[in-house]
Amino acid sequence: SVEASIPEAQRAAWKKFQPKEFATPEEFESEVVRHVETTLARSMFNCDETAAYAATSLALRDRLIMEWNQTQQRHTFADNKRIYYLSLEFLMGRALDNAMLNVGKKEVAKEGLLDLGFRIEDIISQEHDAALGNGGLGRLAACFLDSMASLNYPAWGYGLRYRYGIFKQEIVDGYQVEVPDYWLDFNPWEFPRHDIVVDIQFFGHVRKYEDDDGKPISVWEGGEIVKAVAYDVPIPGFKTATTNNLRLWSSKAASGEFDFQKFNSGDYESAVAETQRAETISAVLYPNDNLERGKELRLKQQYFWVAASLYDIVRRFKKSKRPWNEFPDQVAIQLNDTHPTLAIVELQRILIDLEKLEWDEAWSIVTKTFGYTNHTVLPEALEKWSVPLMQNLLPRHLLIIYEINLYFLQSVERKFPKDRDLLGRVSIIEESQPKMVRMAFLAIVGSHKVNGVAELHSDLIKSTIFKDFVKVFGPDKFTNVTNGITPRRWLHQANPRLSELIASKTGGLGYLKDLNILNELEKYADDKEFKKEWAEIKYANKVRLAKHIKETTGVTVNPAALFDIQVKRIHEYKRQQMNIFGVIHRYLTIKAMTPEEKKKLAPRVSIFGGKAAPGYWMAKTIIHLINSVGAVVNNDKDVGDLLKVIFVEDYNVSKAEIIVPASDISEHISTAGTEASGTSNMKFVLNGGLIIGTCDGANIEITREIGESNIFLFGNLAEEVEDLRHTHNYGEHIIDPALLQVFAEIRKNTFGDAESFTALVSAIEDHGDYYLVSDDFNSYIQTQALVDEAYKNQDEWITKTILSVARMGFFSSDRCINEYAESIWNTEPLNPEEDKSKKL
Ligand code: T68
Repeated sequence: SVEASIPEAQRAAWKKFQPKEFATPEEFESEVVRHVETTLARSMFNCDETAAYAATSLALRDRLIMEWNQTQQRHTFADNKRIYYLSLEFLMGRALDNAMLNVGKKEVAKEGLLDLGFRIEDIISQEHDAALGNGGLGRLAACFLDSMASLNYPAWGYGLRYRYGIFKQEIVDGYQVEVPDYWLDFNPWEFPRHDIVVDIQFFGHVRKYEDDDGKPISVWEGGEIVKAVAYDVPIPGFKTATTNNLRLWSSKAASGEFDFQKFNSGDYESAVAETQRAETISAVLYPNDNLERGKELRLKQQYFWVAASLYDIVRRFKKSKRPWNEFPDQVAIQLNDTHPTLAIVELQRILIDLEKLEWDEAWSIVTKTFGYTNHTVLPEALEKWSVPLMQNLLPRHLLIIYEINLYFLQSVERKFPKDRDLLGRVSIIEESQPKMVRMAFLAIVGSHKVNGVAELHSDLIKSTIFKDFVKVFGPDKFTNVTNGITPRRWLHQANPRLSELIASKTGGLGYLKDLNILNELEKYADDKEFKKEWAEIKYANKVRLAKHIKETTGVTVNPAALFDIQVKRIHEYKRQQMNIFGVIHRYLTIKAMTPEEKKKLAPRVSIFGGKAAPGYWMAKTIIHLINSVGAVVNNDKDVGDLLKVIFVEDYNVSKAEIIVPASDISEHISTAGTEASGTSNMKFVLNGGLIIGTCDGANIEITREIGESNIFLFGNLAEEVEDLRHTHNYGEHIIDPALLQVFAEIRKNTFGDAESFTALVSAIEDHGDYYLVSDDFNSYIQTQALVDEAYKNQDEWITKTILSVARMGFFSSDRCINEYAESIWNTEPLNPEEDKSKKL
C-alpha cells in the first residue's frame, strides 16, 4: 500500500494529518480567518473582497494540495502508464469556483462566506482568468485535464507559464485595442518548484567523432543555457480522490540573477540584458490562432518547453529502473497540434546521444510513445520552420530530422519504387528557398496515431493535406476522436440552476459523471411544469447577461428578445462578416416595414464577442464594422427593441460562462470544411440554446445526435467549396443581390466612413470571395427567417431545446478522453479506494 511506502518516522504524521474536510461552515471560516491573519498578514478588521478571495482560495488550495500529494504517491506506487498532454496553451479560466464544486465544498464555503459578510459570487468574480490560450485548442486542453482527473487517469499536462496570457481587449471608438494581461500579481493556484530546474541548451554546434569501437558519436556543444523552473497547478477531479498536475515551465537566466563575470568586469547593463533575454522566452503567449508566423522566439518557446518536459518525463521513467523498451508501456505523450513536435526529435536525441541506444531501437520507442492531434486544414496554419533558423538554434536536432527523413524516404522508395513525385510530396523537408521543415509531416512520421477532432475533419485530413501519408502508412494510422467539453464547468458551474433542475429529475449529480443520463430528460419534453421551469431558467440567464451588457456597454437589451450569439475568435473563415452583413440586411428590412409588419417580428439582440489577432487587419475591420453598426442601430428610434447589436468586450472563459447559458440561438457558420470541430457549439446546445450553422466540423455530429429538426443548417457543403472557388476565379462571379444592397448601404456612409470597410467588401466583390460569403448569404438570410418563425412558437421551441440537451451526452470530454485512452494511449484509469467516500 501507499502507507507501507512511507518511512516509519513520518508515517504517523502522514496518517494523523489527512486533508482538511471543512465539514461545517465554521471550520471553513476558521481556515479563511487564519489565512487572512497569517498568510496575508491582514486583520479581519480590514478584510475586503480581494482579501476574502485570497484567503478562500488558500483554504481550498490547502486541501487540494494534500490530495495532490496523495495522488502523486498513489501513482508512484502503482507505477502505471502515465499520460502526458503537451500543449502550448491551457485556457483554464478561473479556478476557485471549479475547485469548490469539484471537491463538493461550495455550499459550505457559501455559508461560511455569508457569515463573514460576503456573497460568494462577489468573491468568485475577484479572480483573474488564467488565459494561457487563444481559443478552442487551448480550452480543449483545459477540458481534457478536467476529464482525465475526473476519470482517475494518471495524467500530467505540460505547458508554458506565460507572464502575459492572451491580451485583454478594449474597444475604443469601435476599434480593438490590446492591453497586456499581467495575471501573476497574486496567483494562489500555482506552486513554484525551485528545486525542479532543467538546463536547456540553445545554439552551439555539433562535434562528430568515432569512439573506440568505431561507432560514430555526435556531441552538441557550446551555445547558451537557459533554466526552466517548474510551476505546478493542481487539477482536481470532480468528486474523485484524484488531483492531477499541470506543470508549467518558466524561463530564467542560467547564471542566477545575472552574469557575475560581466557584472564584475563592469558590464552591468549587458549582464542585466542577458537575464532579461532569458526571461523573455516564457514572457508572452503568441496571440495568433490558426496562423503561423515563423518567429524565432516562438521556436525557442517550443524547444524550451519540450526539452524541459521530456527531461522530466524521462527522469520519472528512469526512477523505475525499467529497461528502455518498456518506455512506451509506461509513457504516452499526446501532441496538441504540431507545436510540440520537437519532442519527437528530442526523445530520439536523448535515446541515441545520451542513452546510447541504437537508432532503430530508439526510433521504435519514439513512435510507439507519441500520438499527434491535428486541429486544422487551413494551409496558413500549418507549421513550417526554416532550415537555416533551425540549423542555428538547434543544430543537433536538424541533423536528426534529416536522418529521420532519410530513413523515412528510403522506406517510401522501397514501397513505391516507381512513384518519384511521391518522395518530394511526403518529404519532411520542403525543397523551397529557404528549405522548410514541415512539422505536421514530422509529427505523422514520429507518431503511431494521428487524429482529427471531428468526423468530417478526420475524413478531410485523410483526403487532402495528409492524403499521401494514408497511402504510405495505410488508413489505420489515422483516426477520429470527436472533441468534447466538460459538463462540470460548462453546465454545472456556468448554469447552476439548470444543473439543479436536471439533477432533480435524473436522480442527482450522477449525470455529470455519465452525461448519457441526460437522456432521461426526453420524457419531460412535453411536461408543462418542467417546461415552465426550464423557460424561467433561460430567462433568468438572459437577465444576467442583459445586466452585464448594461454595465459594460450602457445599452439596454430586452431579455424577452431572441438572443442571437456569435462568440469566438474573429476570423474570416468563421465568417463574423456574414453575420454582421445579415444584421445590416435585417436593419434595412425593419426600416422598410409598416407598423403592422413590425408587430409580427420577433425582437432580436445580436451579440458578438471575440478577439482579433493584433496583426490581422481584416479581423480588426470586422470588429470595427460590428461596433459601427451597433452605434447606428441601437440609437435608431424606428427600430427600438426590434434589433440591438452588441459587441461584448474581452471575451474570455469567465465571460463565456455568463454568455453561453443566455443564448436562444448561437452561430457556427464557418465556410464548410474550414472549422475542424468547434466546441462552443456543444456548450451552447448543452445549455438549452439552438444552433444556426453550416455543415461543418462537429455541427454534423451534433445534428446526428439531436435530430435535424432541432438545428438550423444552411449553406454549401464541403465538397462544393472547391468548384465554387474555381468559378469565382475563372468563371462568372455573381454577387447575391441582398448582399449587394448591404454593400450599397455601407457605401452611403450609413455606418460611418465607408472607406474603413472597403477591404471587407472588396474581398467578396473583387478578390474571389474565398470564404463563400456571397454563395451562402441567401441561404443564411432565409434560415434566419425560419429561426424568427420558430421562435414565435415558444412552446415548440422549448421542447426542441429540452430534446437537444437530452441528446448531448456524446459530447462530454469524458467520452472523448476514454476514446483517446483506448485507441491511442492504451491506458486505463487507476480508480482509488478513496473515491468511495466521495458523495455525488
Ligand atoms: C481550434 N484551433 C479549431 N487553434 O479551430 C477548432 N492555432 O475547430 C477546434 O474545435 C479546436 O481547435 C479544438 O480542436 C485553435 O484553436 C489555435 O488556437 C492555434 C493557436 C496557435 C497556433 C495555431
